[in-house]
Amino acid sequence: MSRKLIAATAQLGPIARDESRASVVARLIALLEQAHARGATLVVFPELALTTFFPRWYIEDEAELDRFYETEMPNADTQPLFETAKRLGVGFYLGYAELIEEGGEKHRYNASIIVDDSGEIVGKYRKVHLPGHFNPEDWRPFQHLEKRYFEHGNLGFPVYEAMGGKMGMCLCNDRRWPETFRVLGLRGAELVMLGYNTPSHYPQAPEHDHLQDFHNHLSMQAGAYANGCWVIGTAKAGREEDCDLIGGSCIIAPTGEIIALTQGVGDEIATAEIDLDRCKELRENVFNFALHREPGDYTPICDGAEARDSTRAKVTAESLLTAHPSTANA
Ligand code: CDV
Repeated sequence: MSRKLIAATAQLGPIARDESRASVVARLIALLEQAHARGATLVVFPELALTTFFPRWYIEDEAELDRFYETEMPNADTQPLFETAKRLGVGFYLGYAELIEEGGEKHRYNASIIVDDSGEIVGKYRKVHLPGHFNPEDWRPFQHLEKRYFEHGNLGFPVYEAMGGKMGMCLCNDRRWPETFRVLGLRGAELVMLGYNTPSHYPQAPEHDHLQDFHNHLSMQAGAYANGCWVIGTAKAGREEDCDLIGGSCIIAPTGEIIALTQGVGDEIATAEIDLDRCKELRENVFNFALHREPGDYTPICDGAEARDSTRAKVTAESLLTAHPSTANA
């Protein structure tokens, strides 16, 4: 049986701070319909695809902050997207801010879901690698308060059977960590879907600004190749509330080659045929994990939680005292 499907990366241009969910969902539906017209049965949307990238602001008013989160999925605003996808028989990946209440406490996650072609949510992921900082830092041209607004994802890196294959997810900064792809690869992921919001200005090391697109593709192409899996990476791009975000949304083959790429920084799709069986070209040869991996020599990869916790406590304490670049974390 053929395991080929046509997939789309569905890049979004900027979302304004006051843009309504209804307006954003209409844009998502338009992209989904375009993808369907090109034969796609799977569409990958960006990280935080329903709102502007709100961690760029320090928001003190809790009610104002809560406005950017979804308390259920689907909900009244996103239902039309689910219905259109189901009617057209198109599955999708969607990133959004999740707010849940458990035991009287609020929990916030940077989350993504896989919805299959029958409109059912078949998988959820909560971002593991949260970049940025916890306290507002005045020296920055814009904040990156993911560490304040989200908890560390508590689902690990699950792999789901969906759309005829083994599907993994991650979100933005996760793609820079080889461990993300390797854990998904070890669990057999054949396609890893991810969304990102990546500013073209990196305040901690502005000398890297011209490398943002390169590092984006470098990390995703390496993740695809070293794990013999397909990768679809989708940007929220363009000038969003005075912050330039890179584009470069793409579909990457298990060989590490980019086979479809968006051209601009607005709403746009790029499509390609994906043959999930091509993962075998790598997994049964150079990256045959059972035959060639040497996990006994990789123990430091799983050590270090204690050192990490004390470093984080120190950095957080220092950033309360001073707002200087030397105390800033990623
Ligand atoms: N949304 C992100 O995770 N953005 C980070 C930025 C802060 C570097 C990224 O890795 O692209």
